[in-house]
Amino acid sequence: MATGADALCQSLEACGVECVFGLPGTQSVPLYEGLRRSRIRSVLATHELSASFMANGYHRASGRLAALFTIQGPGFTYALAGLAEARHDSAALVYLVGRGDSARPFSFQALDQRSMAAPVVKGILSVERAGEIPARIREACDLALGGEPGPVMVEWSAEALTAPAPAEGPGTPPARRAPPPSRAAVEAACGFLAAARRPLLVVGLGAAGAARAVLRLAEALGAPVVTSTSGRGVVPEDHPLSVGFDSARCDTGVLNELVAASDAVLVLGCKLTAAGTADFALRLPEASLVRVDASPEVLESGYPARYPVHGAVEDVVEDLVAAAGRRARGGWDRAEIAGWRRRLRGSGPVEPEPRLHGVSPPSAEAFFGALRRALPRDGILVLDSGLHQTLARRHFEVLSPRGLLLPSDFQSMGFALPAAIGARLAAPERPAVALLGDGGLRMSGMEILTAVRERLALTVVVFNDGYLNRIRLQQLARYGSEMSVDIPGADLETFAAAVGAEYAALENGDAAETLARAIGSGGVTLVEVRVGDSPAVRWAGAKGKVRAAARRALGPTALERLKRVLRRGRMARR
Ligand SMILES: Cc1ncc(C[n+]2csc(CCOP(=O)(O)OP(=O)(O)O)c2C)c(N)n1
Repeated sequence: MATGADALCQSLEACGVECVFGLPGTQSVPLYEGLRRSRIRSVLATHELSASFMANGYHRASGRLAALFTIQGPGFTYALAGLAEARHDSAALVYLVGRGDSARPFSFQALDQRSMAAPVVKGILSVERAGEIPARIREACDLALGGEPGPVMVEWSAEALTAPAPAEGPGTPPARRAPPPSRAAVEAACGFLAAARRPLLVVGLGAAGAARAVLRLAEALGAPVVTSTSGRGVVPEDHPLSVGFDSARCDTGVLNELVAASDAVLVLGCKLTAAGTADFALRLPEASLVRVDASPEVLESGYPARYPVHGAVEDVVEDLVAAAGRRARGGWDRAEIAGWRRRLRGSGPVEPEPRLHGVSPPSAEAFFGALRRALPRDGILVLDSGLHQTLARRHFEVLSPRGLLLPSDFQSMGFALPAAIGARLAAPERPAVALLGDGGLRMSGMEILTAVRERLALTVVVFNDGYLNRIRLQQLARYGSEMSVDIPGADLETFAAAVGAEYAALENGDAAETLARAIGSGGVTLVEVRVGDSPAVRWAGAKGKVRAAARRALGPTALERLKRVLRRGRMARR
């Protein structure tokens, strides 16, 4: 006789879930028995935070839904930060967790999980009886994928899992991301676009499912394309219409000039978060703004549009292409767009970059050029939080949709490696590279064991600098000295051997060749890149010391006033 646990797994299957990430526990023994009897692949993670990052990477690499299974109490609290990351990154996942008895004082592993999870999930459902399971799971999956994707929690009771349950009928495809858009709203947006002479496209991850059509739209409009960080690659960055904006490498002031030179700005599937708008420094005038988004909350937040269209980009884009075809000729010419691209690229923050060994010249630019040559166009680069992320966003060209995954709006360290495992499982045809610092490796490095056990082809590049370097450079720039950022002494070759991975060092020889060998090896390879201080980093530290001494001598307010005067002088000269 089928049990509630069987029904739960069948319901997940019916909703298209092929992969569950998590860890079992006493309470979930029946659930894992249901999982064993299903067709779903169960990936055992080292801990629940990693499991949640795996589900995140799985969704963002494919747009498909993964499930996360943990026990109540400690499994839940371990997963919590990953749920917050998924919420900020708009990663759909359905989270199945046991329910403790929190009403009774001193109950085992009991917490008010609903109150704790409420701020970081899209919705919370509960399953009390086996008969409710198919409807609740369907509801959870539709909610996770609909509108702005995100995590949805389902608390199950132990009784619901062990009770007899009817078998689930055949699956139905997941619900649409959004209802069909209003024709009047689409026609108004199209009319405005058809009359525009110099339209600009701003593209987010919400447009990834319609990437080819978005590219046709850009070409039909002859319009420059800007992306959010997670939308990078929706239009390949080597395409002449891509101006390749990322706040890590371009000045938002220059982007605002490009916006001011446009007479229509079309924002497709883009939340316009702090991370994508350089902390909301991006200015998008309402009068010339068209927004298409599957989420009404996104349309109402932050940047109001004169022409809002509530709908999935894939349901609207063909109408926009047709409207682009009705436009009179004129507008941007390619040389002008190339000029904007050059200007934007040259406008980035002048921050000191470290020295990278094993590439010639020993620079981040040379390293990411080599990585680009080694990784096929559709390869996926998954980043952690840290200096390596900034360097990658500055120097790596993204050539395919979902080609760059990072913990964009929550910035959890420890993300890259498990998220890359999720990405590999979701998109096995696309090679993947996880790039992390030695600090990030300390947080989630044991997941290499998971990648090896699951027989994944995965390249793990570690920037080994002996520091929490991003924070150290901030300390040096401000105070000229460091505190609690020193993490020396990891022998990565020995570590790789201990966890069953191949090892390669980027020392001498052709860096692109070493990286390509690792990427093509079919197994897990840890590639060590030694990172040291460049003269620019040392100079920044020396300036920081002077700044700290001046602050001590003059007091912080006098120094701030002086900085303001200098900044005003610089602006006046521009
Ligand atoms: C969970 C978490 N803790 C702390 C931070 C703050 N933080 C951001 S970057 C960073 C340093 C990362 O060091 P490492 O992984 O070695 O990368 P690197 O900066 O050296 O490239 C820290 C501590 C964070 N983002 N996430």
